[in-house]
Amino acid sequence: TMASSSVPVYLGDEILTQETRDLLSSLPSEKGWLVSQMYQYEGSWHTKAMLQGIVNCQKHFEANDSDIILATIPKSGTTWLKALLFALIHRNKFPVCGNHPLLATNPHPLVPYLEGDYCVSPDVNFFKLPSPRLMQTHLSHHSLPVSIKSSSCKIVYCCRNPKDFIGGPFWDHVLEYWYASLEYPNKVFFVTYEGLKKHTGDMVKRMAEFLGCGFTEEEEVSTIVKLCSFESLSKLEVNRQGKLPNGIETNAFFRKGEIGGWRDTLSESLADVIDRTTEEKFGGSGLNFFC
Ligand code: PAP
Repeated sequence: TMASSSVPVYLGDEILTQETRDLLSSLPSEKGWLVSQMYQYEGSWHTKAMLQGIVNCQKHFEANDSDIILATIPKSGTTWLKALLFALIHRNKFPVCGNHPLLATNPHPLVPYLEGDYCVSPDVNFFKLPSPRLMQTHLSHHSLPVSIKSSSCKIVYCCRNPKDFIGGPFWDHVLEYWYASLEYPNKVFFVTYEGLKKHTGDMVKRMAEFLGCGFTEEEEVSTIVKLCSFESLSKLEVNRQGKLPNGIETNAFFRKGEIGGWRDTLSESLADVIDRTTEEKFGGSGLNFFC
């Protein structure tokens, strides 16, 4: 089980089905840095175990119309959005002033990682989740399970200036969700880490409206914003010590939580290359707020 392994399951070499082994042998592959080999599937690079998870998820996940799917690229605001969305959609069940689950649990176990959970078994069920179900994915829009696209479930997508996380494939991941949000504004809500940082309250209100649980005149958004802020969450015991069931230390999700942290790690010239590529890739898309 996940609980007994010391490495996250998606980095391990778990039991793969014959079908996945056959698929793996047909895919482009390169030496990896976290694991020995990475495989390119539907345009993105994955470990073997994650590929098994993705295939299981694509085959078996059945979205409900009331589901909410958080889609992100790793390191671009997943933990924060998990906290905000969980607090937002369950605010009647779990009043922010009360003994809130986020005070005792890291945001990750509260919002299951679809293809991550499917690495462990094809028979995952999310029945235990409070309704509406909130789940997270890193999949590209074109790789989402069919039922996510064909049902009326909602997608919240968050991305971040690539200089502040650097992973890939960035531009295509962002653009696909961006265009989906333009084409289907009731289906896909697009937000950036930077926008969320600058206008947290307004963004949370807009997300609530998008999700059909808008705030009333009297209701305060600031309590949710405060509960889910970097300052609050990163100070909690549960996020300073200990590990998730998959072996990742909970404090790994809380580093600085600021815009522009890349200045400490990227050279000017590399930052320029990334900016130019971003301008080139996003040119004409209407998405130009990173540079
Ligand atoms: P993951 O893909 O491993 O889940 P993810 O949560 O997407 O990571 O991104 C981590 C970033 O979000 C970190 O940014 P930094 O490296 O620039 O510091 C982390 O600090 C930041 N982060 C985590 N929680 C919050 C929060 N509540 N508010 C703002 N930023 C946050």
